[in-house]
Amino acid sequence: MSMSEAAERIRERMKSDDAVRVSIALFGQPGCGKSSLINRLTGQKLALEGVRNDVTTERQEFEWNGLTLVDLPGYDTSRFPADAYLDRFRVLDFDLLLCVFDGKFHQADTELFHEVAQRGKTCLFVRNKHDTLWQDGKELADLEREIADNVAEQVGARQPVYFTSCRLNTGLGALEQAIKDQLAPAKQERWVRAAKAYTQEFLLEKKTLCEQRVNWSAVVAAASGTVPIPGANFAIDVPVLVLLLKFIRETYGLTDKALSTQEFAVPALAPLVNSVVKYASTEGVLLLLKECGGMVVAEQVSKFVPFVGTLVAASLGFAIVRKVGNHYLEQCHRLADALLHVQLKERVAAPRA
Ligand SMILES: Nc1nc2c(ncn2[C@@H]2O[C@H](COP(=O)(O)OP(=O)(O)OP(=O)(O)O)[C@@H](O)[C@H]2O)c(=O)[nH]1
Ligand SMILES: [Mg+2]
Repeated sequence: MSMSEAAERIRERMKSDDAVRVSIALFGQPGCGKSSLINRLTGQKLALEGVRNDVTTERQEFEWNGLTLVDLPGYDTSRFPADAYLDRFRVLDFDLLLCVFDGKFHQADTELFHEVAQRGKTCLFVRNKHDTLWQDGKELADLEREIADNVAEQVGARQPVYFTSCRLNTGLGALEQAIKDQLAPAKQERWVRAAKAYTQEFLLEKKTLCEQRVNWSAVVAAASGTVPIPGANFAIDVPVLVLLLKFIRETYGLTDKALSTQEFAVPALAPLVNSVVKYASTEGVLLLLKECGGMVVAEQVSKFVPFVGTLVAASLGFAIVRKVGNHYLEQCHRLADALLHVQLKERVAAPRA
């Protein structure tokens, strides 16, 4: 297979991966924390938290990185007969449903669960506001068991219950893993790209995806080089590189909007935030190419001395794009990892409500 054939195949593969979508609907009683969960699971400020949703008859849809999260209006048989509700909100089209509750498990939620379960849809139970779970004289584990027993009794079968706190960011790692496990293999990758990592393992899954993308992009950028590299007699496809850095940045959720939030306003993170932002533009990519390029040319040229022509040029282009991509990936990974550490420390220090 020639270099350009390989590049074409890779291009097609990247296009089909990028076209994969995941859709998840959250339903539950007003105020149980659906909007907060949407924001926590994506790490983006998409939904308004704490704002009473007066439009209880419409669904609210949020998009992030190929993921659609939908806040469904409360199910209520007096307003919507089951079939009408399922049709109107296209409930069966979602990849997954999350039944969110805080206080008591609601009868209407049970009914909706039965409706969707009968039609073969998976629904995960999320007991949010775990930080408020307290009863004099009872252990936390007893309270959790009582809740799980209550869910089992109402829905007629034992179901895993995920306990989360959007205030303390607890339980979110287990929930995001459970969501991933429920998705079809082709969709899992999209979920790993879009969800915010709450564990080291999840962060490493992101890294693996990015490393694969770096290698693929290196082949494509080197095979279709259009921008000459100063001081070297070959060219690379800079827009491919710009897209690669965007892919890495978004996979780690490091958008401008996210970086401007309070959670990144920690002095120790500032240098990493700066380099993630600095290299993200086309000018930044060219700067990075300059910084990494010379190094790679020096490292690689001796290896290719016996060869001449396009193969040398493509190999050098490949090596440079890999170097640039991996360098940027390292910066993003370190920043996300440092943030995770800060948040874990805060969680340990936070008092329970
Ligand atoms: N203590 C605590 N409060 C939470 C938690 N999650 C959400 N809240 C608070 O609960 C309130 C309601 O949260 P939302 O995320 O707006 O709830 P919602 O389900 O989207 O509400 P509606 O849109 O009205 O249906 C807000 O004041 C949140 O800050 C949590 O885990 N613990
Ligand atoms: Mg809401």
